[in-house]
Amino acid sequence: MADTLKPSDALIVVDLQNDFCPGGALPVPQGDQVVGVMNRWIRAAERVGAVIVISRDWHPPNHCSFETEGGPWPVHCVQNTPGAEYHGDLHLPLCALYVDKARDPDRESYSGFSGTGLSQALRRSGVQRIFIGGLALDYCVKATALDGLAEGFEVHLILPATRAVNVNPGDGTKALNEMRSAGAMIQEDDP
Ligand code: VGL
Ligand code: ZN
Repeated sequence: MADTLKPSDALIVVDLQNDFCPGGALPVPQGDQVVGVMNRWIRAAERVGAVIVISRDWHPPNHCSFETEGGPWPVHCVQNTPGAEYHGDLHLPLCALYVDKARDPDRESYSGFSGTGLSQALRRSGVQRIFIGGLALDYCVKATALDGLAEGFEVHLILPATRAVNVNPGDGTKALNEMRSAGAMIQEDDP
């Protein structure tokens, strides 16, 4: 059954950017298919007055995670390039809290909580539960969910609103199990 959003909830939309969608620099298979689902959740959050957080991977051109710098990933989500833009169909409310992450060239950070002040902002707003969707399930979504739990929030993963990059087959399933064992709830349906 759908878990209805409340005003004290936050919806976190993780990295729905062109480079993570098919045709992008670091494509997540079917990554574009979550945009419609996520938009419905964003509208639902707007209707009840829940906090909406929209994050983006926002790397300098010399970020340490790039293969060009000895890192594991192709160059992606470079600040102010088309690949770093949000997917064109993503609904971007004026009232959302926009979080740019992994801006330090020397530090990888997958979690939206890392170095962004997000947990303080959510606590100030009285948030207790967070609902997470976006890309990629096995990296930034997982890291954001685990940090959310560590920060004391009740964490719900919106399963139809996320996809895994699956560098190794099964990574998505592994990520789900990790999140579940850490205390996250996996929500299978739309609001
Ligand atoms: C991500 C790999 C590298 C993500 C970001 O958003 O999941 N994955 N940078
Ligand atoms: Zn990145």
